[in-house]
Amino acid sequence: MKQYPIVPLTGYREFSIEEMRSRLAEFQRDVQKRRTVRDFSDRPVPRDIIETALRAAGSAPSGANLQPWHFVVVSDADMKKKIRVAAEEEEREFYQHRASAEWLAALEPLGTDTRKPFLEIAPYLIAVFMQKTGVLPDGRKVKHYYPAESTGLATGILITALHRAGLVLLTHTPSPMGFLNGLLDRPKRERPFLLLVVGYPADGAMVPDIRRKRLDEFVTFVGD
Ligand code: IYR
Repeated sequence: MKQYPIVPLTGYREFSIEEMRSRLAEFQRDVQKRRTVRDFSDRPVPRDIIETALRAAGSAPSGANLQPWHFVVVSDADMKKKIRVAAEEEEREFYQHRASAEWLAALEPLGTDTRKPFLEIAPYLIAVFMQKTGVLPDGRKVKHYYPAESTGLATGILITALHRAGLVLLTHTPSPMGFLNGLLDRPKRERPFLLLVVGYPADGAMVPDIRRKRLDEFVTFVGD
């Protein structure tokens, strides 16, 4: 394969240390306010908002820059209903048979169950697919590298972008999610990664009173 042309780093901008601190502090305060929400309003969201957030997601780093992801944005009411019906079917299996006692115990504090009305109420569902292989313009199949890491990075940017826009999300993982390939007509080489539910919170939306780990609980510094 030919090397990309090497060009100057034009987009980079340095900030003073003080600016760096204040920009980061503002970002951190905002991101810290993100909560996973399950009570959605049916208020519509303009599609260009979702598109801009997806453009941001598409800038994520990826293995060999192969961008091994695909996002299906669903606002169609019939399709949302089909996804809800299929997801609830899987969830009934999950909660009644598949989940181990240990898994159910871990979920208990969150109070989740098999009912997923938000899949029909929220204005957008974004099905994230990870591509284990890709297809070149000439039709040849190519292997993708680090597809899970890459798709996770892109999804993280998408979640952060939509949060900064003032929307709320649920990162939903009906298990297993294979039904999404059939409903959304995606090829077998793509594996469903996450189903994002996106919109405004319902009036009076409630969330569990969780706490996040302190920095020293999840970070180790080696060196000064
Ligand atoms: N997919 C199920 C169960 C579930 C699993 C995990 I891990 C969660 O963090 C939350 C829920 C459901 O959506 O109810």
